[in-house]
Amino acid sequence: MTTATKIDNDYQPITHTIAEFESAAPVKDAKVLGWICEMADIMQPDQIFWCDGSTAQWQLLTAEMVAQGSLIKLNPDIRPNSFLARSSSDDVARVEERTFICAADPEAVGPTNNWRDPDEMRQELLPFFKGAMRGRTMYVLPFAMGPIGGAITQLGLQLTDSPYAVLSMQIMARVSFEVLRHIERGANWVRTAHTVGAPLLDGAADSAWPCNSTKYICHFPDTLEVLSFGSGYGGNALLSKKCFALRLASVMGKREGWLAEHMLLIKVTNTNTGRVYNLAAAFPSACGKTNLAMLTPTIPGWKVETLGDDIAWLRQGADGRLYAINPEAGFFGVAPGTGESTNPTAISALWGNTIYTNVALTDDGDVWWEGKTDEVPAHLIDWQGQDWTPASGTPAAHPNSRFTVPVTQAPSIAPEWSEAENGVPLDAILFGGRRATNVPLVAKALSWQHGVFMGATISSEKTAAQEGLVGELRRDPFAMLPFCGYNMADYWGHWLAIGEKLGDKAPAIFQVNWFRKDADGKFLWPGFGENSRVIDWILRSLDADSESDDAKGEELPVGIVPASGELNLTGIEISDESLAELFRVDNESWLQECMLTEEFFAMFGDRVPQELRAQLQGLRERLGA
Ligand code: OXD
Ligand code: MN
Repeated sequence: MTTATKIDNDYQPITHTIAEFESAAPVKDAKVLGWICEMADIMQPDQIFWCDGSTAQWQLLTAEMVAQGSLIKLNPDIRPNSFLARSSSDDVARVEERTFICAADPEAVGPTNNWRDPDEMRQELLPFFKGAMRGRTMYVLPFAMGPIGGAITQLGLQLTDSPYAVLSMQIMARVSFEVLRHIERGANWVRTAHTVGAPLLDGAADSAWPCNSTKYICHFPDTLEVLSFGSGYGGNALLSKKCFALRLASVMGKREGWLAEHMLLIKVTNTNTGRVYNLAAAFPSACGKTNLAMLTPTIPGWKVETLGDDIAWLRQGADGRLYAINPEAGFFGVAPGTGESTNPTAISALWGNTIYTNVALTDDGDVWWEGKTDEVPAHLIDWQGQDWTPASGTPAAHPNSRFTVPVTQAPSIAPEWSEAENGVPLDAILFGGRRATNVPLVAKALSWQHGVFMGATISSEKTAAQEGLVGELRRDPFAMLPFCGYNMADYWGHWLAIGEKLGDKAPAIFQVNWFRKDADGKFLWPGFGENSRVIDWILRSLDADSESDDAKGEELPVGIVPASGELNLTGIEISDESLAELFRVDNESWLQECMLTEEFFAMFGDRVPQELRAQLQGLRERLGA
């Protein structure tokens, strides 16, 4: 999408009815035509609209939605070409309990997913999809995940009756008719179909946010299809993201020897030597991924550029190293907590061309959310359209309110995001959780296998009330718990197999934890920009392996941590006690943790790779068991 503001009055989108389909559709591929025809026959839209990803199409749809009352145009002097959408209050997040993996073999889907038989699910869905688009337009979006033509890139089509989803997808993915040309030449593609499940019967007036109280987010890995019903929100409706780029792509990666990961991607340059490093990092949702993706270092010597904030696809390149792309084209970021002081880069990315969802509206036609500025406005319209003042006692923006913005607007975006069409070679992979106890600020894995063990055991304490209790952990292996489209234990096996193929070309693996607390419940580490100190040690420790022995480490039972004096702490106040606590490994609580890991592994029975059991045993032995 470009930022032109002139309306192209001559723009004529390709639209037609099902009857005109054969002659009017701008694609010749029989499978594409057959699938769209079949879906249109079921859902019965009034017309079909082909999305070319153009600025003119953006202008047409935003104008229509503003006129219809489903988008609010923000003050163009403050936030040009930007819009606010307010969802229905029962459609505000991904619905994990209504997310299904529909594959023939339940064992292959595993205990962390909702399994359904694919044929039975299709039967169950049919009455919902029948006539679901009556009175509406069916939009057809051809899109690419990654630079078109790149070695790691994949193609897809989304059908949807939500113009909000169309606009969001136009930001989040590379929507273009060029995709159709590649499909015509034989490229594989993924079928995704979405309906809000709210047919407009007999000319009934539309609501601002149509949706259905019944929701289904169904994945069919055997046929590479997604069918989504009833929700207009985020990952439920923008099917390129979690549905395709993680759940289906993880299965595709298993079959084809690559990895689809819930990881941010950054390029870090040593400004003294010019040496470039690329890092991927997995964190559970709401652990500050966007902040790390847009890190502003507080120590000299490093420049951090953004490649991605949520998803990375990893594949071995011709030189044997592991290459990564961010398959997306936009950020779908959580607004609350994104602030001028905490993430100035994100704030400047949001200057315009942005869709906001469920944030608050200011009196001068701008947006606001908790944490955006230190000063709280005296009056707002909250995310539900109600008057709001600081005395209201409710959040002005929904906690899961979002901004949708092109990645190219981040001042920190690295040119490799689009120019490295086959990806960037990875130097290190980070796994992080949110742990008040036990897990050190940073620890380097002793081997690839140990790193996979670290990834497999990522966890967070459940709630503040339970913090400090080792017993209350929410496991989120590889931060993929809601996103791995197949048996999690097989997924660990796949990671081990990839490591074997990479051999000594494999990136190093680290565990990080910004969230450790002292006995009074206060964070021990300042976080945010200061995390650059951890990145600094990580990268210097990579060089220590080869050229110099610059960043020394000390081996603890749980991994290699910075040796005394090796973590750059110049310019921050951190007491010796806090520092010691940040890296303290208490053998007793770690042995307890090993017990919990064993219980967790038991969930997967004998599908757990032997190597991971060996890693658990090795850890116990190092802890002196
Ligand atoms: C997200 C998530 O929305 O991880 O990115 O939940
Ligand atoms: Mn995510």
